Amino acid sequence: MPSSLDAYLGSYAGTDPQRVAVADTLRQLAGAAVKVRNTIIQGGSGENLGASREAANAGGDIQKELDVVADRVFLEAARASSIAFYGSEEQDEAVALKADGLLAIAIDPLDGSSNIETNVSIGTIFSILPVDAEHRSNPASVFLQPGSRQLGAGFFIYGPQLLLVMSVGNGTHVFSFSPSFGGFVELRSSLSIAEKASEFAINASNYRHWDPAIRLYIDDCLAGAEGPRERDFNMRWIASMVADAYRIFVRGGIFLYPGDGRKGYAKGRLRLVYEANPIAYCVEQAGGGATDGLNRILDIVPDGLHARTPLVFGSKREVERVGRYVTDPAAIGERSPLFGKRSLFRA
Ligand code: AFP
Repeated sequence: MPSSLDAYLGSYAGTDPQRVAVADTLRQLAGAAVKVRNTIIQGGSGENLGASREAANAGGDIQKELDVVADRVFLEAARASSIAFYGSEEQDEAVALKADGLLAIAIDPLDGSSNIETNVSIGTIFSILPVDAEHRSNPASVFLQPGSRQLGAGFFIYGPQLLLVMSVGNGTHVFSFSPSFGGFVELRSSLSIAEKASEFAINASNYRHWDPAIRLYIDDCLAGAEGPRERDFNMRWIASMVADAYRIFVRGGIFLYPGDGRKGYAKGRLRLVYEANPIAYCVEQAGGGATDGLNRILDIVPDGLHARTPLVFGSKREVERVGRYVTDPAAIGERSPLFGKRSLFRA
């Protein structure tokens, strides 16, 4: 019988108080995810889960019913854990919980809201951070920690299966919810992201807004075997990052949400603290790379709970290649004279 999440967490935690708190938090989050899954499966108790509400969240995104339902469920889970502060995409300010809580949690309770009404996989992304005396005296500082300080992170996928992709620093593992077992059982242990990729994920409708380096990188992928990459690439864009991410864990690839020229998108769409950091943590634990196009995501010091960041993650060699395009596109050695005529700036 594969290991259950509970057994895995027990062996990780031992008697260390901070690890016990992390393990208990993950158990509570897993229970909350099952509640969200059941709400999705039952189509909500009457309300249209994909319906837009009048309100917008902190980032100005219109909230869907399920965004609010999920936020309520995960906040309840945080209250049952050793959580001192709860920072959510759906709440302007962090919520102070247990005064003596050992941890803080940053969360996107429902990622992929635009896919709720189309029955496409959606998810929850979470980051677990330490809380020390300095944070208690200055609560605003708790979510300004760089992602390298995370104690654990992961994401749930509400898809054909309810999956948990997580890491507590000992590799990245996948657990699947088994209704017959009544809990999560290990599906894949110690994921390893293939170094080489031939599949990219990007919202190509924004092509005209991208910086030249990103356009050149995608152009070269699209040029395929006849181009400087000398191999064909495939493209996927699910618009639920958790689903694109899981595909990359399973078969390699690269995900890009760059900053672009649209108003408000100079730093892209994704949030550093509760989207990019947890994904980057799990990706690095699986041997992949995660940057803002150039800089390591986990080194970036957030300037606020809802800070945005450009995000490129996946197969390490591909992520590093994007960094070379950003620093010096002309230096891409494979560019043959045939492509010398290419203009970075389309006529
Ligand atoms: P929503 O939760 O607002 O649907 O945004 C999902 C997301 O944050 C991420 O999961 C997707 O990869 C990305 O946005 C999709 O963005 P575009 O709609 O601009 O393609």
